[in-house]
Amino acid sequence: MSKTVGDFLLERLAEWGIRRIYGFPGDGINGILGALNRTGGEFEFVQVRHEEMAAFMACGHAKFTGEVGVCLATSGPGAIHLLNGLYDAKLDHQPVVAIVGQSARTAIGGSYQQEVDLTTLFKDVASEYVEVVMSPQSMRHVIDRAIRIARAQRAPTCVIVPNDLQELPYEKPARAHNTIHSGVGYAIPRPIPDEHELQHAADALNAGEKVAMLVGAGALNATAEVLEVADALGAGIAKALLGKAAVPDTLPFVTGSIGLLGTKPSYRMMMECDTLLMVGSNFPYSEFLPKEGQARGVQIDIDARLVSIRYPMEVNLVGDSASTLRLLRPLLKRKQDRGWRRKIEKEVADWWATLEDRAMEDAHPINPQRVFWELSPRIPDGAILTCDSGSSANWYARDLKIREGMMASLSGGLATMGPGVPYAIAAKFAHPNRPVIALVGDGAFQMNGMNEVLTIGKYWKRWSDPRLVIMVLNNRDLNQVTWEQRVMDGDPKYEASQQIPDYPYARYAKDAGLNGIRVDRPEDVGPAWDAALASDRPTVLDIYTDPDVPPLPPHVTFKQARHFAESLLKGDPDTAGVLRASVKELFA
Ligand SMILES: Cc1ncc(C[n+]2csc(CCOP(=O)(O)OP(=O)(O)O)c2C)c(N)n1
Ligand SMILES: [Mg+2]
Repeated sequence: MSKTVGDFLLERLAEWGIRRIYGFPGDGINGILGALNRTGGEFEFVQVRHEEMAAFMACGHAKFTGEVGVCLATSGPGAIHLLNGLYDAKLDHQPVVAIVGQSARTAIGGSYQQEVDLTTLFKDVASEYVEVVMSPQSMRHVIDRAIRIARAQRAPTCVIVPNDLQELPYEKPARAHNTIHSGVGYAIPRPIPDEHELQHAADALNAGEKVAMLVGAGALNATAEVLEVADALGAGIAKALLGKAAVPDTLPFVTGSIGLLGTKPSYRMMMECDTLLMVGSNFPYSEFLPKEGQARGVQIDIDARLVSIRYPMEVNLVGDSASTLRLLRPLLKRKQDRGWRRKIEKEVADWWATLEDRAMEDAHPINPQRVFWELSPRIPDGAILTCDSGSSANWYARDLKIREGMMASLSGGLATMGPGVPYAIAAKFAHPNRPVIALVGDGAFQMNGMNEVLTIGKYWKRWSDPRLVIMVLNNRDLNQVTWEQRVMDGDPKYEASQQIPDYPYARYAKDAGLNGIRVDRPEDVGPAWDAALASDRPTVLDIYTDPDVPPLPPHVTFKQARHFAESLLKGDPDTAGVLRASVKELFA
């Protein structure tokens, strides 16, 4: 049999170094699946339970490897299911290539079954590149461009392959007019700003007496450089959510997370600093940054579109974080007065003590903060952590102490529910020798995580280290939003939208052939983590927590406090528990 377009597509993916494809079948891609079957094990096809999960896994793969993640779905419904996961990649700037089927070219335009205008559907999410492959000769450049643009723009791209085309004999582009002759390969550029701008930045930073740093995902590969610059400047370092693993929480001048899920020392540092150095972050909430005019601002970002949009910066350095910081360092004078740094360190130490007190407060039955607090010292070296959107993101951001050599991520920009478990699966496939821990809410777990537990059941024996722990924060509530209703809107909890079914997740895991541990007493939390992290197979850790413990922002505004009080006065169904837990939290 001659080489088909499907065979060639895979050959080309392999040339680009791609070895794993997350996907789900359908007759719109049978020509590609048939070709995959013929490759004889060169590719690992990971079969998910829902195409959105394939897109999340491709995004997780990109986040945890720095390489392109690939997902594959059939035409019509399969393609539509990918969308949310692709938006997650778009908003977190990850290179993902979606390959989708389409009706046969002979049927397109005929309101055929499963025919959807996929170019229009993907036009926004894959705005950097979405193309239909029109002929065997154009397969080569469309896939080459989709991969190269995904990498270059750090964005999802989409290749639409009509199903009849997949089975046709492959043809090289002819040496003729109107043909495209593309090649394989991409090296990540490391741009640096010009000297004049670097000196301008150094002058501003040298003049400052109270320098605050904020680092994000763009600093994940610049840990050493960030720490050297922070040392010279006597600065504290706050972290945006996606930058959680950029610097370890074990350092005394790292103030931790910022924003609604942030810490008090980060808040105070931003309110009091006279100079702000932001590295690789698009942190959105300006009210947690200095007031306009309060601080001189210097920003480093790889993307010129994203500088000076959260705070009016004096100097915008467009460049690679590590390379730029390396050039900046020799221009900085080491601050002799370390008073500002000492003050930050004192506040950080006090804050950790506060967090411990808050975590160890009694609750009914288990304080969710304790779940995260007890995990910190137990996180194995080199672990990869994932988290979902929900109240767990608060405790992940504030309470978890990440150390050097770990990785951690969640859906930052889109803040979608659902990626916790699929990210963890992608982490296991990419790094089968590293322990992985997913921290997810019961709502997110019911939304899709439970289904992907079946995927874990199917594949876990391939992983050299079988440890994958999914901690389900079982609060029978869509708790983050319940608290938003109270604190942001002054409304009582709306039970009809907020309460979710109580379900025995540990039993479910056991039925799926995995380990399941149910915890409903505070003193069992630590030992349960130990057992899960020593298990010979993946574990679902179902922890029965108290929904009344408030995920309080680091700084409660008068308006928020008034809303909260109003929500209770309006007859919140959980008033008694909420009052008890809030008073403890506020005074802890
Ligand atoms: C796909 C999606 N739907 C809805 C939301 C809004 N939302 C954010 S957090 C949350 C609650 C999550 O509940 P759960 O997973 O149980 O976590 P909890 O907050 O209870 O810990 C909701 C509904 C979202 N971010 N994403
Ligand atoms: Mg919940």
